[in-house]
Amino acid sequence: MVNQEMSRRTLLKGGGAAVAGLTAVQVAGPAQAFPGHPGDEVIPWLDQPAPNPVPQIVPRQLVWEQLDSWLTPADEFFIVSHYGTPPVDKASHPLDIAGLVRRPQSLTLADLKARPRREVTFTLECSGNTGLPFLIGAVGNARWAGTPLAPLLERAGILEEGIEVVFWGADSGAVTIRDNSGIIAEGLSGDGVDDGAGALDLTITEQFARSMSVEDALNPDNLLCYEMNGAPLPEEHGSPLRLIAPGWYGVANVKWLTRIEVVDQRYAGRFMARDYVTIREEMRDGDTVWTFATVRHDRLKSAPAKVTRRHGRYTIMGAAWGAPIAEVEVQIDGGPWITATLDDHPPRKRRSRARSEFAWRFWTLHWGKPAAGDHTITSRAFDVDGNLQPAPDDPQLARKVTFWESNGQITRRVRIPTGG
Ligand SMILES: Nc1nc2c(c(=O)[nH]1)N[C@H]1C(S)=C(S)[C@@H](COP(=O)(O)O)O[C@H]1N2
Ligand SMILES: [Mo]
Repeated sequence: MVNQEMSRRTLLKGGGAAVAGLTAVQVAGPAQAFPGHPGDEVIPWLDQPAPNPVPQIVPRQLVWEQLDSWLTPADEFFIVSHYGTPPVDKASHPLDIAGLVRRPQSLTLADLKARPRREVTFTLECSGNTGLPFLIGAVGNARWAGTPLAPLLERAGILEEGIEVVFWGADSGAVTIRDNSGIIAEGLSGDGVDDGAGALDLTITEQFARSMSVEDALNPDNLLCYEMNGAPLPEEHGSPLRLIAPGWYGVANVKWLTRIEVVDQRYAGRFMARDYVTIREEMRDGDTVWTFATVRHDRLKSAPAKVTRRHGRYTIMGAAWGAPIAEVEVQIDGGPWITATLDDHPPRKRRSRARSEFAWRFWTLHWGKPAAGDHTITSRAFDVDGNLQPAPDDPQLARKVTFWESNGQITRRVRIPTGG
């Protein structure tokens, strides 16, 4: 089986366009190889995530070994809520569109539901996923429904001076802006400042908010979303209203959305300018400089999901997302890269390209009868433009000191028992 897969790989060699063209051949492979058959036995990974130190912020994650559905059920979908779930009066919760607009708007949920409805299947991933030892399941795929944002911004009329659109959530929490104890110890008080350290500290109650450029906010893909997988948006996922920005990392998809405000300067709140900022050490003319970049668009990624056994034969299954996927390869025990079969979920006849562009692709590799003992399994994805998911020692990843945007290739370990 492996040899067959490898010759297919050899056929696929020859540039991004050829690779993209041949994906159709690949999906014609074994039908329904993933999510698997009843009676498949899952072999748990040897490497398991570290204990979760922040269960209040991340109360739920995807358990890879349990992945059995292309659409993630809402009650299995990971949750990241930095300030917990706020109390929101669902019935009368209005959305304001304010700031530098000609005609400020105030819309109820009923107003929004009366407007044109659109759906998008979008794989949402927290940009911290796989960057922290406890966070390996902060990704899920759902069918989100709502009304497009752009026509409402156009109706409000963004003024010439408006450069950014800020999306405010109803949740808030205490944020320490400045903790001067270190600075005082280093002698700031000797520079003529004689207040105590406490007088220089600053803690505020900050609302969750994220911003986008006016151009990004007007992207026709953005939805004011009130439904998840055909049911009203659950409370923990932002009910009654959240922003769904397909193609953007989780943090941009503001939950419990109450206010959209057009402003005339860069918004530099916690989740734009302190947290969710990727910091890299770069070289400029022989000098070291630090670069700071706010987390924005998804990055190409894949992960082995689970190893299953059926009648003594083993199968490796996984997912790939972050960009339109052309191909996934798997490496076992550091050996050659083998092309996996991309699964066809949902079946092609029910799928338009627009609906699947932002959704993950499942993949399968038949492993046959591996030797008993420990094995490593690594996956890597190629997108339709020929980009490759980076290796963990890729310079872009190696120079990064923050855990956001960790899209390097993932290796899992599994133990095959003696006697199959
Ligand atoms: N208002 C608000 N929106 C938010 C957050 C939050 O804490 N408050 N967390 C963000 C982050 S960091 C992520 S990864 C996603 C997670 O969405 P989910 O909990 O529905 O999976 O929501 C984003 N939207
Ligand atoms: Mo996140």
